[in-house]
Amino acid sequence: FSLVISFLISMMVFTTISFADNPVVQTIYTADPAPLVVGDTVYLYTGHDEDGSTYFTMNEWRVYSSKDMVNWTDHGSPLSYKTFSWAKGDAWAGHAIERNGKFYFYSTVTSSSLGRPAIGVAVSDSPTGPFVDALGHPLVSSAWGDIDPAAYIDDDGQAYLYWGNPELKYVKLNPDMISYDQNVGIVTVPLTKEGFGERSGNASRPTLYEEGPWLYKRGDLYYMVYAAGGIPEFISYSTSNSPTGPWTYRGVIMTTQGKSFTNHPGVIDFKGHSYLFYHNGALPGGGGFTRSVAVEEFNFNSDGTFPAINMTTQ
Ligand code: FUB
Repeated sequence: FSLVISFLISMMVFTTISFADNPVVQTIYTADPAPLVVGDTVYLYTGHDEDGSTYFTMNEWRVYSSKDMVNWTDHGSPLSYKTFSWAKGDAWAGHAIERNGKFYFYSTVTSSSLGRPAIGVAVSDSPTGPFVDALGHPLVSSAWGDIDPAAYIDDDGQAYLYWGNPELKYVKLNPDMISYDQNVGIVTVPLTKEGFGERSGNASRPTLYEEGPWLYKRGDLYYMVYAAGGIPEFISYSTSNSPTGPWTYRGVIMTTQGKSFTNHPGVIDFKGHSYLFYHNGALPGGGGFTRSVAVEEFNFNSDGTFPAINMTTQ
């Protein structure tokens, strides 16, 4: 009897569903994609839009995996805002990364004591969790704009954590991945028009950078891909010869499309192909608070620039 129960539970947790179409997940609303390649598998972490009323209702993250970008396995929820005892809600955008066989998940939640966003870090021995709070307190809690963390480990082993809206900030993570170099501290990236484009009609946000940074490296070139504004958002990028800039604005990757006033990029190379993950409101009932994660395969232009990428249903 117990074997039968164990089998039924494992079938519930590890249900393989074929998703050849966009959105990637068609059973619930998902947002803020953060893909992670581990060997021959891509793990896709998402937020979960839970009701779609008048604001974000997000309590947990979800994780899916695929070996072929067509068939996705649903691994359920690897953590929620309750993973962080110091948080009271708002499981906004998160990002997982591997180092030395451990998986670190950086995520925005609302701090109970501060009443504003802060960035926590959780750790697991498995990409599918469960994750536990690594610190018992926020890793970063500097300002209202502490959202949308994105981690990156450079070829020399130095790890970085980027985040922020309306400012773009970063820290140099220490090798333990759960603390950062206090001598460098929190660096605010200069948002120049040369670096991040020009926005008109918004004195407090003079450049196109809005939120959702994603650091990607190709050859020797660093790409900062991000949600650009105003509202509704589109996806733009800047490049640099260094992960710390200075940055040069390179243009729009994905124009405003798809019934969601936000967008959120995640770029990976997987099995010789390049992919842009993003979100929109494509499922029935979809919109700004009922989003869906989708993905497009693309080829870089011969000069290393991004092509224009449109949302598709496949
Ligand atoms: O999902 C909540 C917020 O919406 C994220 O933090 C932003 O990037 C935007 O997608």
